[in-house]
Amino acid sequence: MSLKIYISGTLYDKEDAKISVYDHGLLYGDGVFEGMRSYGGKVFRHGEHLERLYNSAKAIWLQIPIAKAELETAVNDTLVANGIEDGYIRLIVTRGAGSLGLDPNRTSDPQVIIITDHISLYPTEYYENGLEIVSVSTIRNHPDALSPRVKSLNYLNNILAKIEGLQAGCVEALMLNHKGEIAECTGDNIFLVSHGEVLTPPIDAGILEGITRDAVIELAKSSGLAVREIPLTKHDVYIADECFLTGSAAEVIPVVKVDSRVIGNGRPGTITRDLIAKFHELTRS
Ligand code: PXG
Repeated sequence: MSLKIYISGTLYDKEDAKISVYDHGLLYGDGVFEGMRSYGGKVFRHGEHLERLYNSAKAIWLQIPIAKAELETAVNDTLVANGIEDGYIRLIVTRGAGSLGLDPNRTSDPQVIIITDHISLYPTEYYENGLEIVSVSTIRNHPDALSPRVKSLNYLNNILAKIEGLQAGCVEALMLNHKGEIAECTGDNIFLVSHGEVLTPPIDAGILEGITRDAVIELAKSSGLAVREIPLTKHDVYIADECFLTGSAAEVIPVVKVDSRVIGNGRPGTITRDLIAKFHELTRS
């Protein structure tokens, strides 16, 4: 059976799910999106993802044509239509079809797209042994140019960083901000553990406020750990006891090498492993 894709109120077979080549989502990356996960048929932190989507849209003057509650129902219905329990959901809102010019006033009919698919996981080896990542020369978008808090369809900033990472043989790349501070990875937030404290860059370092990041901060605090959102440098990363990344796709994944430096003892740390277990419990119970 072919996967069903939701486009603006109608479910289409994957082969028939089509969008205009005049859509400004395609022409200019003009639109917003979310990547979410479902566990046992329930979308993890659905409300938070929808809120971020509507906030991203608001920041770019994009009016999502349906109400939040209606979109929430559409996502759930699309999961059911595809019989997906544990899956990945891509929610997209484009500016809609218009003329061949930037002016969003000359578009009409923003498109709401819901793709639900089976999740393709990183190999379990990455979770057991940890990732190696590198810092790259492409800095994260300057917040005054395009706020990294907006999850827009224009991901070239992150894609260029990802290419640099891949060329160095790494599946994730660490991006700095315009001040040279640690920002985040191309599709994941970053955390350090240093002297028993959990450290992560603050939102105003110019990062996406990750939903998984928020969940992990809560988990760490409720297990009695101190969590500090503070500006961090590459030096802080190199001397950290532990390092891990968070994201809807990767969940919580250990990092054991950064820029060829071994982090801690080169194995996923105890606090990292504990948070992975707690995140598993949170999502699978
Ligand atoms: N930072 C950036 C730049 C992201 O794009 C995250 C952090 C983590 O946020 P959440 O809310 O997911 O905890 C993201 C989101 C993919 C993929 O296919 C991943 C993301 C976005 C788009 C695609 O791996 N990560």
